Amino acid sequence: DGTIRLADYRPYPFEVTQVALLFRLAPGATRVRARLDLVPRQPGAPLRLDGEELRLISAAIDGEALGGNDYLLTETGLTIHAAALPEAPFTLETEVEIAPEANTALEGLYMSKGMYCTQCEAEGFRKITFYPDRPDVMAPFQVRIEGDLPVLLSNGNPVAQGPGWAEWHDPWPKPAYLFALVAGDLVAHPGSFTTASGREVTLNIWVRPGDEDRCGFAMEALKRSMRWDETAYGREYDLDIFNIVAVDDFNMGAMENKGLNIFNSKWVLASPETATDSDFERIEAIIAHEYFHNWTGNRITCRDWFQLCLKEGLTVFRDQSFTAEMRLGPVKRIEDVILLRARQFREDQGPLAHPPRPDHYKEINNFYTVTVYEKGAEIVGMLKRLVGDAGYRAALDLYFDRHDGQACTIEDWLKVFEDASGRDLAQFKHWYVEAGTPRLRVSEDWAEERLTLTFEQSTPPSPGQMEKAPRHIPIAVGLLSPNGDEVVPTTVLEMTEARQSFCFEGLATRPVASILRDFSAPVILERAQNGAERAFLLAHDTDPFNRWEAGNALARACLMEMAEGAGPDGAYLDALGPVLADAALDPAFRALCLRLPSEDELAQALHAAGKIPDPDAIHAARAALMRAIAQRHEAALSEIYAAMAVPGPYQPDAEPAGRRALRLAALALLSKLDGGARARALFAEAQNMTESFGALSALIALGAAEAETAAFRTRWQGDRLVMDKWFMAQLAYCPPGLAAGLARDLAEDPLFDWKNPNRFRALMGGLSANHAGFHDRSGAGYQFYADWLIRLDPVNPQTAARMSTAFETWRRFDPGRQALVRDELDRIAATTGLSRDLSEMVQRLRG
Ligand code: HT7
Ligand code: ZN
Repeated sequence: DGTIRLADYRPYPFEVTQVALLFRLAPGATRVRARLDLVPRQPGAPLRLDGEELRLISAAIDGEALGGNDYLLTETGLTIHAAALPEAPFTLETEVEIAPEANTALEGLYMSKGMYCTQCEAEGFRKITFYPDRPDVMAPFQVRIEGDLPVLLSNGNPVAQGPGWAEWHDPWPKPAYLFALVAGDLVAHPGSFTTASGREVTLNIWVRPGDEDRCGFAMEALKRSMRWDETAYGREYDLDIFNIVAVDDFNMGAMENKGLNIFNSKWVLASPETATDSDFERIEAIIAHEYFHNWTGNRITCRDWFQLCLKEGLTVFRDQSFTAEMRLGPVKRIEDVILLRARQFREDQGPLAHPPRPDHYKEINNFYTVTVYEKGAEIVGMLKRLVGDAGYRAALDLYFDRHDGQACTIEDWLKVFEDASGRDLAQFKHWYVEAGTPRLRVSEDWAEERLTLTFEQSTPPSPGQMEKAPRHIPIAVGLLSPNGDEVVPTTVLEMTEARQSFCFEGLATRPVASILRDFSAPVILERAQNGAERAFLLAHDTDPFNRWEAGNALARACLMEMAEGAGPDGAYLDALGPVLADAALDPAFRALCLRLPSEDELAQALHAAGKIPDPDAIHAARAALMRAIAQRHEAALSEIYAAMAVPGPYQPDAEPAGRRALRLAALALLSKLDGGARARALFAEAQNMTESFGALSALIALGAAEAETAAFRTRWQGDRLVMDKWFMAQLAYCPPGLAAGLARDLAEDPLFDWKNPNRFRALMGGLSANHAGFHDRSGAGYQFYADWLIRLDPVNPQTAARMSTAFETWRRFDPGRQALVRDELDRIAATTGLSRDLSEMVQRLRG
């Protein structure tokens, strides 16, 4: 049935020692000649090469053209029979024709606004030429590009160039998924970097003419990343040149092709007028992420795609650590956990749950998930916590020494930690191979100056995995005395049993335990804790994560009760007071304390508590709590709004960004009282996108943004990235009853260029982010969304499949909503010619 299984992995029977490619570019008929030097490793094996949508022009071995009986050509590849192959090393030459201009799937060689570019991960290279398109086949590449365009780029170092041609050589053996080619009318934002050992590296960010003044931030972020990888991991850059190219049509965020990173222009281009603080932070993180892949992904890659989290989890962990050092560490940690719980816990609890290292798939593009990336990063963080900072560095040094130039597995990775630390990680491996978020229940016992913490763990069943063994869980704990002093500093308890107790002796008075500090493991902590204890931790915990978590737990509990008809919890409203008044607390941290759990998270929490979430009631509860906070703290919030104004020219740094975040959080609350007066004034005077967009979003949420929405469009209609924000915000923040109708209207807007993935994601992502709007009981949101997935699928299956995850929570809801979603999933599944991507997703979603 097309399922690919980890258990079926076999090494490739040939070694590819050299690849030479020649591209003759033409939009409708590009010719690609490939010369592969091959060494047979298994006598008698046929040569099987992947290839899709290629028109074969010729094929020859050692200069002799192949006859029709020598090979088999199918829709998925070319197999040269063993009888036609020499036993000694040989050269295969092929020529194919492809049509980049007809490639709307944005995989392989395609065109974006007149520019040629490639996307080969995971399996796009097979749409360029016949090749063993699998990550464990690594080879040095030389590339010649011929085309009447001013800029012709590929991987590695430039060799030579002239008018209409260029040659590149990449000396580092790489898998085909890291191949890249870019050709177009581009301009460079140049830079340079001197490595720790004194080598000069040329840096360029290539963009379309007119965008060159928006590259400065990305360039500085790149230099910071290069320096950080040297100091934190001892890793230097290894080519003479590092190129980044920004393209408008791109299926994901960016791609780490060797020496030639290709970026969605959204994650490169930034100016104060067009990008928000969070855009700037994200750009820095993505630039770093792709750069860090040079070692974790490129120099050491994955043996097969089941091992994807080997490079992605580790590289996310590295980019998170980088951002934590560049900005405010605790704030970054809280933001990462918010994302993990909102998206990965949601995935783990639904029909798409899978282990960080899956063992089967139909379409690998469907496995670039939050579980592989974000949970993969949490697992690396747990390993680091278990072996300590020095142990982690020793393990990583060993990893780079032992595996440089290799295609590796999770087993190789864990072995490095075992060898460097002397620890047995057999039980720890469950984190990689099992799906599901463990529940960790804790109870306390106090007697004779001893506090006993008893933990019980269990992991619910997930698709294909009913029984789960106990995990090895690092639980960071600290104890606070009743006056807030820390009596036991952070200690890591290692839980390995289903039920396990830990004692703290010699305590004069009963302490308050701060458990799972810094969110030391990706689990759901179940703890019977009253409001007073949470308020105490919100006021006193010395661990910033758990301090925030205490307030978050109070807010969540309050909202869950409100969604079932209760009024706002006075204790929660009181507890916020000291946080708002504490000027010693970082503004960014205070902003996070004012951020209420999202409607989707509340639905998740209610479902986990055995209830059926009502999206309308959740929305109403959240709006009512915002109003109650504003009423109770109006004076403090007004003071914050005035005090947090940032004078002078805009800087994207963490400190002013934190002040703006707190100010905008106060604005969103105050808008519930002032009818939007402050937001309207801010919108009129804002000099940067952070404030302009923050004010606009607050007005949209009030349903009172008609004039501002129109003004925003008039001003920014020529700017594609800003217009994406315009589409997204109107749908994500509007009153839910308006969302589906507005989505239909916006899809009629002439600026809704639905074949552009950013624009499609802006509109559809905006709608699905409006929880009560998307889940409107009429089913209008579901129907509109499904219509568009069906329409996009033949054009861009990857993006259609990815966007289908909006339906992953359908089993949480009432029978009426469930029936509506099921009908839409059935309708999608019944569509003729559905892609492998979307049909796998719909099949899994239906469960
Ligand atoms: N390794 C890359 C993942 C990727 C991708 C990027 C763009 C288009 C399609 C893609 N498929 C997979 C990006 C990263 O994780 O860094
Ligand atoms: Zn990555």
